[in-house]
Amino acid sequence: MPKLLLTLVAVLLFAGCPGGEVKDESQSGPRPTTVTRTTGTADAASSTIAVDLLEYEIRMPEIAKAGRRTFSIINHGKEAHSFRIEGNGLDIGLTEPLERGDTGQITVALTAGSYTISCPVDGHKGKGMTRTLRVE
Ligand SMILES: [Cu+2]
Repeated sequence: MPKLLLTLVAVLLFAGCPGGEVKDESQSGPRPTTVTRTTGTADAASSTIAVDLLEYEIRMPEIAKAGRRTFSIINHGKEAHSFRIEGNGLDIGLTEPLERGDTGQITVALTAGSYTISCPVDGHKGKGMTRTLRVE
């Protein structure tokens, strides 16, 4: 699992990197190179979604914009909690639960639609640690 996650992050980072792809994009159209760079930077600036885990609740926005997004996850609870996102062909989570006070990050490419967020620690989903994220 860690290897899969790292590979996914690496692919996404490469895809979102404005440095290496600039020449190819400028050859496909008349747009100046500077326009391409500006677009990439603006996208990266709004890419983080904050997630708070506690007993037994997941606090985060209900709606997110499509694109490459990093979930920045904090365990504000007393027990160990984790994070999983499923939907639109995506199914990925933290490789290990977060202990109290720990933080974790997952970077994914979100497309428009509905995703289910949950805590995969035993029994927590049934106690309320599940919710829907709408991506538009
Ligand atoms: Cu939990």
